[in-house]
Amino acid sequence: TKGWWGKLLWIDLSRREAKQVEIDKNLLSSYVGGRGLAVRLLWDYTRPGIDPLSPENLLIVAIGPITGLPGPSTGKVVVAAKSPLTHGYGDGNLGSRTAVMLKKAGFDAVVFSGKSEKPSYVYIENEKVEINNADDLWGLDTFTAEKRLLERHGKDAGVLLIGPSGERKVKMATIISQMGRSGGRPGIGAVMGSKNLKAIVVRGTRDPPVDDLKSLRETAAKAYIEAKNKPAYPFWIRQGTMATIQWSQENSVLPTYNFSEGVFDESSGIDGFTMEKMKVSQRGCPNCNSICGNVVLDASGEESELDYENVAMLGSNIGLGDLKKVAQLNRLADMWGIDTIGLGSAIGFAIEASQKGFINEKMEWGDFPKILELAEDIALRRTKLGDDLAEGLVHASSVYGCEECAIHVKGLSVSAYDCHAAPGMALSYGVSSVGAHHKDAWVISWEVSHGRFAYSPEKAKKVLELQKIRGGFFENIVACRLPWVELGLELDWYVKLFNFATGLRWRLDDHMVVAERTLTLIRSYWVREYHAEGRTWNRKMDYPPIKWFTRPYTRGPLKGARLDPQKYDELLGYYYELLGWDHRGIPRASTLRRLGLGDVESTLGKIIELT
Ligand code: PTT
Ligand code: SF4
Repeated sequence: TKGWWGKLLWIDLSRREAKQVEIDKNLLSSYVGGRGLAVRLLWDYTRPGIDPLSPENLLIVAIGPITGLPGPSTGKVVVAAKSPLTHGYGDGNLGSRTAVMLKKAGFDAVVFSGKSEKPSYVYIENEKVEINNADDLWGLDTFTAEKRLLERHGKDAGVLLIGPSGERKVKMATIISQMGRSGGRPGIGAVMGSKNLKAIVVRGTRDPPVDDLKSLRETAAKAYIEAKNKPAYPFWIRQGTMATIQWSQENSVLPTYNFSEGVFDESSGIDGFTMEKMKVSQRGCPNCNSICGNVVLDASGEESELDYENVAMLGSNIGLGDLKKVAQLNRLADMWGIDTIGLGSAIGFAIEASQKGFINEKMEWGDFPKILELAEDIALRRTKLGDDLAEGLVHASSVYGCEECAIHVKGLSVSAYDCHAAPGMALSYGVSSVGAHHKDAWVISWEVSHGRFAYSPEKAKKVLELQKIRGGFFENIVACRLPWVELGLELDWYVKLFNFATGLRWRLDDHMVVAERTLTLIRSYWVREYHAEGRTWNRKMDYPPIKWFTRPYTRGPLKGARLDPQKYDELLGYYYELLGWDHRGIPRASTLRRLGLGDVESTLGKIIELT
């Protein structure tokens, strides 16, 4: 089969051994790549109930059949592991030259098992693998360490690395690349740190196996032009994801004061137009002609690359209305290698808990010096409070109380859309594959103009449809979804690129089946891990944060809005029915069989009664 190499590189860090492993062709076409491949490997090769920070966990770096080939935004890579934050399936997706280089090196994925005795970094050049000493890199921030590695291995090498937060196993530590791209919100950087692995550097020089290179190139060239000609293109290039700040404010979903309100009085101080006036340059991921990384100078005069989620969570959510200050926090988060969403949520928790008397220390919304200090305390585990927050919101609320202040689903903090008045988006967070994340079903833009307050079967259907396209199709082929989401570049371009790469003649529907299989296997993995750890899976796991039910908005055009628990539960039921999952949110035996997951059925059936 073309498109895939059919090979993964397995690196056992305990034994300091690397071997090439053939991947079964059926497995590749059943899961395609990226997320699908990662969850299948975790299911097959990890013991149920492992400690995510133990050497038994696997760190998986996976690409897909079109990754690294010509085509709009194919420079992305998936990083996955059992999450130390949620104890379920965890992954992230980031732009990096690593994606392109891994393709050229000859692998569909790299799997790291075990733990290096000493701080190390791995250098991969085609089939050659070195496990190198990283004493001189350990302790460095991600910007300095990446620079040093590029000097050593050439500036076009692909680098994935962790910062001081990953080294300290902060549970929301991410993996960073290219000084400002980040992936792995559920603590994938902590897993890398637990393996004493500072960085992965990849170089490749081989020609990837492609079925019809000429047609692939021609189609890619046309798709690039098509993207550029879309009416939304010029404004996208101007503001990128930052335009969402004004959109969220207009639609009352901008997270404000730890997800208590959906509008922020100072939103114009942090929005896309303010960013435009400050912009000094633009960056992007490899193979992209719609580059959206907006670089500004922060409060200390350093460059910082902004995105919507970062600015909302480190801005309105903690009461900061000055973009330069927000940009400083954002840059530091990238240098420490910590998730900006998790960090903004932890700070929001602390301020609200302080104001409600659960934490003795006094903290105010928007108090920049105090916030800066707390951010560093969390990222570096410097104080007791910082250390507790570094363990995640579930832990923090078990220590300090104020469960209502902990805005998360399954332990993963909610990304930047408030859902007091958005039941469909609340469902999307509730059932996302990794805990609260908009990457699966960003239904909110559809929802605000399609019966916003309804809890209808149609809404559940839309959530699932988007989940399959975004959390399935794009995560499996491993390409950036933004040209489709933001410019309206048709999905068919990606289907064509996939077919020319692989020689298969798939339609979008075929990819949707793979997506459903992936989602169902991910759910099965969560259930397996929960039960192996002595917890019982139930539908409450798929509930959004309690605050959206109990504390209505107190200001703005939607004052008084809140979610209805009973109706939410009905909406959740519609969603389960569509997927063939039972009332607990567990896949039915017949569903597993229908999706070709018979082996999963027998494993799961031994742990729990399937319906
Ligand atoms: C993603 C999440 C997001 S989603 C953002 S901004 W966004 C935050 N970015 C962070 C950051 O930056 N630094 C940091 N220290 N922490 C951060 N945490 C947050 O992480 C990103 C773009 C964006 S910008 C989005 S939506 C799209 N995400 C994609 C995706 O998930 N899949 C896919 N196939 N294509 C995507 N394209 C877009 O990529 P996580 P990036 Mg990210 C700095 O990883 O864990 O999934 O969380 O990748 O290269 O930085 O590009 O408004
Ligand atoms: Fe990267 Fe933005 Fe291009 Fe997507 S659209 S590949 S996030 S630069």
